[in-house]
Amino acid sequence: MPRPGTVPRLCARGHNPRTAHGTGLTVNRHLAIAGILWVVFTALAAAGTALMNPFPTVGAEEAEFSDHAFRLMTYMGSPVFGLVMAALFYSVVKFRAKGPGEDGPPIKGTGLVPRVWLVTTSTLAVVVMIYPGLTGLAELRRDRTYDLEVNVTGFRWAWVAQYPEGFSAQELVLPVDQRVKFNITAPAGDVLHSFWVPAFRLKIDAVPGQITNLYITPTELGDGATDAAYRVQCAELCGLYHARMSMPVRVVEVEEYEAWVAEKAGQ
Ligand SMILES: [Cu+2]
Repeated sequence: MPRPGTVPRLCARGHNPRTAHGTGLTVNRHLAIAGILWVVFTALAAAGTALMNPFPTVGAEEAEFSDHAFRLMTYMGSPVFGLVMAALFYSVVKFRAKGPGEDGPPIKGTGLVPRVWLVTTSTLAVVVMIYPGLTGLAELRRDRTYDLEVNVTGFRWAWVAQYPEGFSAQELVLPVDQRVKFNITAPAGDVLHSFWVPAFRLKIDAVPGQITNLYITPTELGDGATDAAYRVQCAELCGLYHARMSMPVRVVEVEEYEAWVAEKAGQ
C-alpha cells in the first residue's frame, strides 16, 4: 500500500509501472515465465537436432567432417533460437493488442538485456568462424597427398572429367577409398560455376581460366543412377540451364575402376 500522502506513480498509459502494462503480472514474473519457455524451446530445438538426419548419403571422409560441423552449429544455435521463440511466443500470447489502434510501448535498447544479447551472439559468431570454421578448413587442406588426379571442367551447361590416361568422360567414376585430387576449371570466357557433389559435401568454384583444387576420399560405393547425392551439380547460378548442369558420379571398387579405365583408354 502506498503511504498516505504519496501518489503511486503510473506510466503514461495509467498502468502501475511495477506490473507490465495491464497484464497484472510483475516484470519479474513475466521474465520467469519467458525464461521457462526459453528452456523448453531450447530443449525442443536440441532434441530435434539430436533426432534429425537431414543429410544426404555420407559418401566421403570429408562429408562426416562437414556434417559434424553442421550439427555442432545447430546445437549452438538452439539457445538463440529458443530465446527468440520464447520472446515471440510469450509476447504474442500475453501482450496481444486488445483492439485495433492499440500499440505496445516503445522499447529502447540500452539496457542490460540487449548488451548481453549482443555480446553473446557476437561471441558465438566469432567462435564458429574459428571452430569449426578456420580450424576445419585448415584440417581439410593439410593433407596434399593423393592417389588419383582428375581434371574437371565446367562450362555452360555441362561437366567433363579428364583422366590421367588421356581420355575424357561425362561421368565421374572414382575408386573407393582412394584420395582424389580434383583440378577444377572453366574455359576462359565462360562464367563462374561451382563443383559440388552432395555425397561428398565439399564445394569449390570453377573459375574461368584458373584452376582450383579439392581433395576428396570417397568411402562408400554409390551410383548417380540410383542416388541423386552422387552427382556433380553446379552450385553457382550460371544461366538458363544451371539447374540441369550435372554429371553422374559412380564410386566403385578399385578393380572395377581399373577395368573401366582400361576400356575407356582403349576406345
Ligand atoms: Cu554452372
